[in-house]
Amino acid sequence: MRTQVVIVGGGPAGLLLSQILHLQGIDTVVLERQSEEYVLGRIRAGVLEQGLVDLLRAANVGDRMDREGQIHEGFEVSWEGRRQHINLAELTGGKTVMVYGQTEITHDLYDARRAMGGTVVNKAEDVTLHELTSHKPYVTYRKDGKSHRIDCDFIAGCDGFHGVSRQSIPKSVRQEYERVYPFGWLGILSKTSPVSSELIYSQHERGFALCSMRNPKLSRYYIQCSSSDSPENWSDEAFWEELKRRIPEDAAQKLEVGPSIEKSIAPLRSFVSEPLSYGRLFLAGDAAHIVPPTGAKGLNLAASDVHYLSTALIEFYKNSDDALLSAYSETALKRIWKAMRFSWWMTTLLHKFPENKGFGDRIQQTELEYLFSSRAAQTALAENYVGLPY
Ligand code: RFL
Ligand code: PHB
Repeated sequence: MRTQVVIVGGGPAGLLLSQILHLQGIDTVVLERQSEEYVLGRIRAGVLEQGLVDLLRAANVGDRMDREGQIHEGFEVSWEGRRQHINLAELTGGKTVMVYGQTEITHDLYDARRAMGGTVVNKAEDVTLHELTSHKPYVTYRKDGKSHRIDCDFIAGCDGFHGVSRQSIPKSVRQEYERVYPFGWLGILSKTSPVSSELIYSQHERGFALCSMRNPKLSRYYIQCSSSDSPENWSDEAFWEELKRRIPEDAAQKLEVGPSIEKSIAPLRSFVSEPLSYGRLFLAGDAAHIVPPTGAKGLNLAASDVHYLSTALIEFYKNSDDALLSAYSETALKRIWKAMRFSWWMTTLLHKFPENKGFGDRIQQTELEYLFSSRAAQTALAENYVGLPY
């Protein structure tokens, strides 16, 4: 079998890339290790920057998002009983974010790929990349006990942090940068009304907490927990009690509680692997980088990578020009590092660091004091939160 671009990984990055390329007449095959049900069962990001919203609309997958997603013009930061509203729209000249779940985006993308007759191979096992530095790379995989080979021009590695693509770049070529944080996020999804119409990020002596949502009847809450904790250690009651302790008092009083329909722990890390390209392989999304979720940047960064990569591939096929492909890694990394910095900063600002006794605590309090009192500091937060330009 032959195609123009093999896309490894059918998460949001891989599916969106496939959809954009298909609309430009470029043939792709998506190879996904898991079943569609499994991919659609994952609960992840919820806050979309304007860049991703525009990309989804341009890829003809924005209709349901525009009907069901909620535009948010601001959010709140809470600290020591004080609350600071960050008015995104006012501070950024009218920019906003959209609250719409990654699960729903992936759903819409699967539907769109099916409607256009795109090829998505689920349950593709042992995906292996070959001849990456030649002009004739190919990919092999197994499905239902049979071996398959796909010849192609390019391979897009969109297979997340644990995927095979990044590992296919020789170690001697890769430079990895990593920071692992000494805590995780315990998150729950519950069929309850969100406690507030906007997100609340809360810094508290007992640890960080976040009140988020998916829609008016579905809430998403997180609390900082120990890296070694496990969801089984937390009954729903214990979660709600701990959340109430960490969020503003009036929010705690009106918090609607109910059974969780999902409960999981995500570790927090910052990670970048450079470069993003090796011969005919191009990495995009979590395959190349991970941010802690505090700044809500993971999915949005995957989207900007897809924007740069799709533009470069379209330029190659339409005008036989590979300049954008050659520049892809450098171009994408510039934006990636800005989101890395912002996610690290917001994580450092809002979490309780076990090692932060004394000096570290005082600096954190002073940073919050500054944020609460300076419009310039709020503007910097708002500008990064809505997303830096592509
Ligand atoms: P994904 O979504 O991980 O998709 C990669 C896909 O590749 C498949 N795969 C393979 N396929 C074939 N062969 C292989 N060898 C393969 N290995 C893996 C996987 O099954 C999967 O379907 O990466 P992508 O597309 O780059 O999208 C990135 C986003 O998913 C990610 O940045 C965000 O979800 C990060 N993230 C969050 N971001 C936020 O902005 N806000 C959040 O609240 C938030 N919560 C999260 C998260 C990531 C999590 N992970 C990765 C554990 C919560 C969790 C639990
Ligand atoms: C979410 O709703 O899952 C969410 C929102 C904002 C974040 C992280 C996660 O910063």
